[in-house]
Order: sequence, then structure tokens, then C-alpha cells
Amino acid sequence: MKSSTIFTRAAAGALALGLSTAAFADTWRFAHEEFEGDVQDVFAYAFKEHIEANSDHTLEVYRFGELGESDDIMEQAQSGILEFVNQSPGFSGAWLPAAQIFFVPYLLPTDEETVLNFFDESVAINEMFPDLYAEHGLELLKMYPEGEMVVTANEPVTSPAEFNNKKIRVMTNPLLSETYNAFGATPTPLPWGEVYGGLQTGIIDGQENPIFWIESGGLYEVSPNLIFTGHGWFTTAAMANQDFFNSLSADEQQLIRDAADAAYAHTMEHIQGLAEESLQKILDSSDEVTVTRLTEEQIDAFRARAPQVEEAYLEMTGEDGAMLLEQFKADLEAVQAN
Ligand code: 6CS
Repeated sequence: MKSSTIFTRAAAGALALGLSTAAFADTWRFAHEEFEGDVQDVFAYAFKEHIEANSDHTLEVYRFGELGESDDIMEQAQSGILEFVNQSPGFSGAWLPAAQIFFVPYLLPTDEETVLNFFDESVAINEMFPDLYAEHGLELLKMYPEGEMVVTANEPVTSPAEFNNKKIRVMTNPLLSETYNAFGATPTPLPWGEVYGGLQTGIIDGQENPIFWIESGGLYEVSPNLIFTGHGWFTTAAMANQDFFNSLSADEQQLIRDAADAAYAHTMEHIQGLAEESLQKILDSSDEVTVTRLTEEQIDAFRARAPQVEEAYLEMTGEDGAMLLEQFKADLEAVQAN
């Protein structure tokens, strides 16, 4: 039975008994895209802890695969089967083109402190994105970075020319394909479940992801050349089904917002130093791994291709995207000026 149905029945019963609906303890469900101990899991469990410590509600967390791929859990959240979902903009691009802003390369700097301040303070993130998600029946709770994107490939790559003919797996959003086309590669959009096998069998030659995920998913075993290109951050978004959220009392809505704040603060602590730790684990487990950190000059050759991706972003997103991009850049300048 859908929990929203359970809620409605419970609420009707409560009203019949003259009780406040807020007094009812519901079980809510939260699905995310990652495995035990990964960044989205850390967020989900901190969210659960706050909800359960401060109310009689219970939160059930579902990890990658338990309810399907990223697209499946989003469908379940939009239809109200799930109350909460965590989906990366990497998979939302087809229905929320503006969210692809995170795939305009070299827009965000590599400096972690600047990026964390940006997510804390950005008007684009904290005030504009909620309206965009709301158009799709979703109450945005938090957008947050998980780690810097690192490319892994079947051999080290230091220039767009060396990407030639390499099939690089990207998440299923059109702008990421533009990025890898601009970088000289052949983009191959695939859901997460097909990545390890694709690398193992040579159907794809590489992929991009944050280091913690390259370690936890064992990607380095089948794609051992790590390339730090400095072109972006993996970002994600935690949200609630909006009908569900709107059906709650003001106190319960506040409980959820406070839980999201607590989970965000905890998760942002968690990611600091995570990439370095994960890289060390990779290096300790494999003699095959190579690490290439592009020089400024090598990065310039990739950065020179960024304007065409920004152009494509504007073409895909129209006025929404133009306004978001302008605000995003202004927010970045503001944090960089501090
Ligand atoms: O590459 C992916 O598809 C996955 N990467 C991360 C860091 N989280 C979830 C996502 O599905």
C-alpha cells in the first residue's frame, strides 16, 4: 500500500477520534543512488537519525538497486510511492534541463572550501532550484556536492587528442554528452548498473566519477588510469514528493527541513578529506593504478572547449537556464571575493 494512502487513512482515523494528525507516527521511505557508507547513504542516515530522534516517525532507507535504478526511484518519488528521493542532476537532465548546469565544464573551481561555501550561500542553488524542482512535483530539500569528478580510462589521457575514439560513459543527460564531445571523446550514456561490466568487457573505455565512488564501486579494478582534469564536481539533490510534503503540518515540514539541514552539515563534514582517503585505499589495493594530474597548460586545452558546452546549455534551457547561469556565476564570484 502506498504510504500516502496509509497516511490519508491514518489521518482520517485521527480526525474521527479528534486527534491531531501530527500526533500520528508514519513510516516514510527515502531511496538514494548509492551503496552502504557512500555519501548519499551518509546523508540519508543522518536525515533518518534526526527524524527519528525528534518525532515518532520512522524512516526506511533504500540503497542503489533495492528499488531499481536512479530513473526508477525518481518515478516512484514523483508518483508518491516514496516520500523522499536523492537523485543526481546527472540523471535529471532530460526532464529538468536547467539542472545540467553542473556539467558545464570548469564552471566550479576545484578548491573544496570555495565549493562548500558556494553550496551554503548560493542563491541559484538555494532559491532558484527549489522553484524548478517544484514544477515537477518535488520539494527540493538540499543540493550538495559529493566530490570532484575524476576521469578513469584504459590509458592515461592528457589532451583532447588522446580522447579521440575513446568511449567514455556518461550519466544519462544530454549536456554531459556535449562535454565529452567537446573534450574529443565519444560519449556513451549508460545507467550506473551497466558501468562496471561495460568497463570490464571493453564496451566502454572510461568514465567519470568522484574518487570515493571509484574506490567503493571498484571501478579502478577495470579502469585503472585516474586522470584529474579539474572540470567539475559530482552534485546531487535530496527532495520530497511535494503532495506529501504539502499535506504535512507546519511542524512536520519544519522537522523535515531541520533534518535536511542536519544531514547536509554532517555530510559536508564527511566529504572533507574523503577523496584523499579513498585515493590512498585505491593505491594500497592496486599496483596497476596510475594517477595523472593535468598541468595548468594541459587543463587549458580542455578549458578552451568549455564555451561551446555553455552555448549548448543555453540552447537546451532557454530563459530558465540563462537566468540560472547568470546567478550561478554571480554567486561564485561572491564566494570567491570573500
Ligand atoms: O555514476 C553514477 O551513475 C553514480 N555516481 C555516483 C557518485 N553516485 C550515484 C550515481 O548513480
